[in-house]
Amino acid sequence: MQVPGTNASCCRTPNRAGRVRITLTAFILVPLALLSAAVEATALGNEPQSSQRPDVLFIAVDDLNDWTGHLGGHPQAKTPNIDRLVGRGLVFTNSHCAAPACNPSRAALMSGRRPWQTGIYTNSDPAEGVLRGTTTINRHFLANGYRTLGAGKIYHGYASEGRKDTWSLWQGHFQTDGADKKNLNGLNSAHFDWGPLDNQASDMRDYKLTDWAIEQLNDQPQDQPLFLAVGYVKPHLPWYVPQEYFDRFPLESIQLPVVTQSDLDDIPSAGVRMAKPEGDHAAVVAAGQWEKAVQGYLATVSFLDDQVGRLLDGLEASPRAGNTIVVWWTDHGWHLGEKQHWRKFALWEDATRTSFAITVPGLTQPGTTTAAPVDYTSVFPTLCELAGLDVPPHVQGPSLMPLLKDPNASWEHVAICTHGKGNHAVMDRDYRYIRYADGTEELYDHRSDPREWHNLASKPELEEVKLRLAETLPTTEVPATKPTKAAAGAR
Ligand SMILES: [Ca+2]
Ligand SMILES: [Ca+2]
Repeated sequence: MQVPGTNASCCRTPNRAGRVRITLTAFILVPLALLSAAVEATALGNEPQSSQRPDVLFIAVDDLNDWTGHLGGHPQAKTPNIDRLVGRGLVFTNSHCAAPACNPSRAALMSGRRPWQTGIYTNSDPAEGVLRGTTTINRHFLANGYRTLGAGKIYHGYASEGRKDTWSLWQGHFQTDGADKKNLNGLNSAHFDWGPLDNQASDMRDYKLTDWAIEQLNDQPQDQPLFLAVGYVKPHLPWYVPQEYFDRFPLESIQLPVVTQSDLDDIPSAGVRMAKPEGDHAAVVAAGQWEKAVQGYLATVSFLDDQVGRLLDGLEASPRAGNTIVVWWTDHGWHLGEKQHWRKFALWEDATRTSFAITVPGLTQPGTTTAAPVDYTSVFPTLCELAGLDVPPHVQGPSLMPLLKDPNASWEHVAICTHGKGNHAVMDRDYRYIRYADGTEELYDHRSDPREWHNLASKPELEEVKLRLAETLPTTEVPATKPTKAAAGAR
């Protein structure tokens, strides 16, 4: 049944087949003569020389789920600029983080190693002890002649790398002016808060980050390939953005996510403990804050979208436009009351699905999508292949190159997401299989149940599906990392 007060026309459509809405402007803005010598050489499998290697604009976004125009997760999301950016290349509509939390997701993406290989499972498991001895994406590009620049949130924190020689220049974080608010929503729950600011967009740290990134695209020397990492912090909590963004989403018009009251009834207790219905959800509902929270998230995503538009305009006006690979990724999804759950920290579609797209001049086609199941252990090997670099031996995820060349290419891999030791979700084109550390399970068929309301794990006729997906899970997993003296010293 629909929850009373929930507008049934608010059709959340986490449609893995993709519902990509891209305007014609996206195509008009794409330069036609993008086929640079460097990328052509890479696409043909030749080894480009250092000076010919493509530039990389590597855009990380914190806590953005599928509430975008191109993924259709919420009908009121306004993201014309993000849609324009991803519409320049290939959108992965069935993309998932390797772990549904900032620290482990980013550590896995940047190292190419999964939580069960590193012990970096949660935000509480220090990354630095592992990463200081691991060749990460930025270290690998730095070692291969790239000028590597970074700012904002790439890793969970700068100290996550355990060392400070990993970038040509690390700019760090910018600061927001005039955001010293607290408890605007009355929940008195740290940064789990939302409401308008009385400052300007240009006072926000992500605005300053965008200005910095555009400067680098224009000012960095042209005779050295550039790896430019830009880490946006919004829409991470708190959802404080200037009033104008809240005005774009009038409270009386807000549509809540479509949920079903009994959703947790068929979920094992290990899953219910992740949902924590008595926690955030009970507090939000009791305080009458659900609509305001949705408004705050949509407003914050809209602020981010404006910054992405400025960055894309800056790229397209820069001398690097025709030779720049753009990688766009969000670190995990986000629940806003689905399954009575808030935030990430769970193994359902809302928490693991990400917005992910790659544009490669001369290789990808504008406005294309693929529903092949992919996760972020593929980013590292794909970037190596695109730039003509060797893939470090510890990086074992499948390269996305076949899909970049042909979005309909055969793809036999699954996507895997891990949340804490022993808890995993496996996604193929049709199913999500969840297995918790205690052996309990969930199984969802996305063809008939895109909102994952009906747990099919006990159906005997689907035993073969469960076994096939479970085969991809590890038989041994390393323990979670612990803080070390050396790691602590790197902070
Ligand atoms: Ca995050
Ligand atoms: Ca259910």
